[in-house]
Amino acid sequence: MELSLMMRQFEISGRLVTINPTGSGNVNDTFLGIFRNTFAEEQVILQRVNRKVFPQPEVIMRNLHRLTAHVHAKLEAEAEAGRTDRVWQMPRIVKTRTGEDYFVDETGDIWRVITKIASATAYDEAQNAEHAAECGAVLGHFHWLVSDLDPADIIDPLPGFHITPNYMAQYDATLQNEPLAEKRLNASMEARRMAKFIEDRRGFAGTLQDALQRGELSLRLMHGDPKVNNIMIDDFTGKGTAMIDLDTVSPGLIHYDFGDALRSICNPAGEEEQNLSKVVFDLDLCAAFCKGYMKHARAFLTEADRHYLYDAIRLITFELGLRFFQDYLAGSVYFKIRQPEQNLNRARVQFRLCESIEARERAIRELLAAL
Ligand code: GN1
Ligand code: MG
Repeated sequence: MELSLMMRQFEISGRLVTINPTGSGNVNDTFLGIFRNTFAEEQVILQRVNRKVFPQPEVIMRNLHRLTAHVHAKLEAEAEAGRTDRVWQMPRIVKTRTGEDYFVDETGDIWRVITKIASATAYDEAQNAEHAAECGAVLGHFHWLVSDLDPADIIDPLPGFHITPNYMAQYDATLQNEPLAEKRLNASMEARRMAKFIEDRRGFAGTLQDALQRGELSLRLMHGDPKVNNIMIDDFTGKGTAMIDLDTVSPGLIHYDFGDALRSICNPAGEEEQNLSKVVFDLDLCAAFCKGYMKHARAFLTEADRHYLYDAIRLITFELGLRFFQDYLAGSVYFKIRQPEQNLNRARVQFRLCESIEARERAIRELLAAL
């Protein structure tokens, strides 16, 4: 179905002016639609949900419903009480003309529309220390906003999504069962080196899950994907204004969020860099992010939580590299690609970043201890 026709399935007033691809997501297809009437303009986000990744779209839409209702109410109370120094935004689901949260097209694909966050930008790389600090404040505030939403109200959309040992098992299975995986692995020195990199960290992969099992850490609601371009910055004030891409919100360890935000913010080269010498973990950006995060997180982080913050940064970076590498070996069936070697290069970048984190372990631990 044509995109403009698809837009017409949703309850939006005005005339469609344009519709164009937007964002740089690796999973869903995202478009920005602009509607106008005589006096006003409305901008909305249309998305085709990736059915391979999210086989139960009704689950993510029900979660989104509960989450946005909870957060909208809390934000309004916060604004009324004058307890906030910024205007926070949270997308709203736009219903179909028949009152549903999403539309199923003739091929069975799922489409949904949400409101666009006004006058704000999601950058693919950290711009400077102020930007990093705002990202920290947004994630901390987000964790606070969802801290009193009952985790049982949210159904895990992707069970095991951030359980690193599961990805190790998936990697092993790919090597064993996918006939071309071995060939892809042996096609280059680079890929073989990456396999060795993974082997050397096999024992480390269970660090956070083991701590959870021992009762040192506990499950809370996490965002699941708080990378730099899922945090929106107000174009006028420069302050963080929203957390987007809410499909992976689920009960989990907030450590994965903390680590994921840092691995993306502290690597100003971004996830697609070809020149590995540019990929480094920037300590100044790390310090700035942590300061912003702690403004909110000081209230809910326990001693044990703090103990695992360094491991979280290292682990999530390793995990994402492993996921990209496993997908490359499997024939790039999960992450969208524009070139055949793209997932291999994405893995190289994350592994290089992981090495950079390991090389700075002492400095990072000192920085975290001083918070
Ligand atoms: C995917 O679709 P996108 O770009 O928001 C992935 C995340 C990764 C990220 C890396 C559901 O997110 O886990 O960290 O790519 N999301 C899913 O860029 O797998
Ligand atoms: Mg995402």
